[in-house]
Amino acid sequence: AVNPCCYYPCQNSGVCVRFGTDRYQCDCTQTGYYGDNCTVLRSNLIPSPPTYNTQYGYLCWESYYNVSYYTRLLPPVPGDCPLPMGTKGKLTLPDPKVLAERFFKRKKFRPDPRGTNLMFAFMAQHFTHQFFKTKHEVKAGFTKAFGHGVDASHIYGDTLERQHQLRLHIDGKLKYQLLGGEVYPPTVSETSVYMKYPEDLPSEQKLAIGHELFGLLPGLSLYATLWLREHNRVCDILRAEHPTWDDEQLFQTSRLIIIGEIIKIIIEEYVQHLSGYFLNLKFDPTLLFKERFQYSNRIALEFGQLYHWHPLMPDSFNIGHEEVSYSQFVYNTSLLTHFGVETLVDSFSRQVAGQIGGGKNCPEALLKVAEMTIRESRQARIQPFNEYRKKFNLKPYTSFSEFTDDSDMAKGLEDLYGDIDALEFFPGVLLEKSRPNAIFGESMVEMGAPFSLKGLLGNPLCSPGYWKPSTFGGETGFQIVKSSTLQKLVCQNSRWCPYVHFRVPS
Ligand code: MNH
Repeated sequence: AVNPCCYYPCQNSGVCVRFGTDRYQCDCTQTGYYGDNCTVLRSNLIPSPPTYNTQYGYLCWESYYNVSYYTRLLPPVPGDCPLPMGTKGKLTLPDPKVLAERFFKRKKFRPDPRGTNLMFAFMAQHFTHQFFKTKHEVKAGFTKAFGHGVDASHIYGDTLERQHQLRLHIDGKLKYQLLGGEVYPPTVSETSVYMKYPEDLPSEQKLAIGHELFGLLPGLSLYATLWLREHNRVCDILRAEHPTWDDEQLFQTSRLIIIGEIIKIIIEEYVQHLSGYFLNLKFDPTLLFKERFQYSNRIALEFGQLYHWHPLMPDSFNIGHEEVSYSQFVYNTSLLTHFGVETLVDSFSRQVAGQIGGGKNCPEALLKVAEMTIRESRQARIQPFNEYRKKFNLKPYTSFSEFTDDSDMAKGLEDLYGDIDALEFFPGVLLEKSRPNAIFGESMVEMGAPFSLKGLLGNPLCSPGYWKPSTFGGETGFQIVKSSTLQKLVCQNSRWCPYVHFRVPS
């Protein structure tokens, strides 16, 4: 018989393996595709248009149309089930505090085996907070980020009013201040936007940023500063080519370029880093033009849950040659303005982040967040982890010892949950054993990637009607998007070029 692999059945870099004489299997691992011949795009696992939400476990107009809800992949556990997770497990779920203490809390810092650094960690947080913005004032399942994707609302504000407060209204630029000749975000008093800061912080240290919480961490204010400088740099370039354009057109076109740059950097460097460099990811929207694909996105509650990557955070921060504790780090915008962009980038790029998966690696300072995430998931009645395994074409786990190699954890979880089919979604994705030498486990990859790809490539910028030079003010702007890199983002907006990467130097 002819070796079936001679017909090259496996598409998109899938690997063909011959079985017996006339059978084959395609290994689609890490290709972004799945199915017999690796032809089905990963993001096809995400329903589009969106379906359920926390209020509606059935299709209805309200659920489709009301964008103040997160959508969800699986409907809530029905309210009238005999047990909290359906029909399996115990009468009461484990105390979130106990789960956090026993299985999430870091004992000893465990670095990511792939050398992921803090530059990556803060990019993760900065990037995702434009679309994860849970409205905590109301019950679970609502968002304040109505853009549902990469809209750069964390740079420009999530309302039109906030955007105008942050804009200079000259040449399309954003407001800024000069400190020692360097551009930084303006102060709160120069913009009158709301920012969350401690009352007693001196007013000149209250920086005004698109996202109202980004004064919390110097890593977030750093990225805010970089994107602010990049926006204004792009405005100058556009103005030189279009001297007739008004402030509005320069602003709007620069914003599209910034969104395009974000998507480019996230796919080719950030997702590329996460993928472990097995394949070469390319941001080329034209490759999708021939596929059946919806250019729209709705952020799912489950995506927000699985992105709680707090184990990335170290025990303390090395900046310059100083060790900075959490209490010295939070709300300390003077670290950024004192050390400057270059030193912060250099320091964050050289400090290794924690391994996300496998449990027992969440810094004590952030344990409360893990606890709150579990509480939120129960309010939202998220279905069991194994149901999501099935939804994503993964084999459900049959025991806790298959789920984790940590026998203390396997036994502890068994005692508390009683049944692997009652294990909750969030502990599932975070505590699952990591893949060998990887940052997290199979489920995080197989569930996170489709959400992520859908959010990135479902952006209107990637659609045939938008993906063309004129959208970006001409070939110059189009080229800025197509050639943007993390290194350029930093080095075209700083005095000297530091070590800048998503991985510590080898
Ligand atoms: Mn983090 C939510 C603190 C780093 C991803 N984070 C929260 C919340 C707090 C918080 C507080 C709100 C919890 C709640 O009310 O439910 N987070 C921190 C602190 C640090 C931090 C103090 C660093 C120090 N967080 C990170 C990093 C990531 C991350 C790094 C990486 C992706 N955090 C999240 C996500 C949420 C969140 C995702 C959920 C956001 C939302 O739904 O609004």
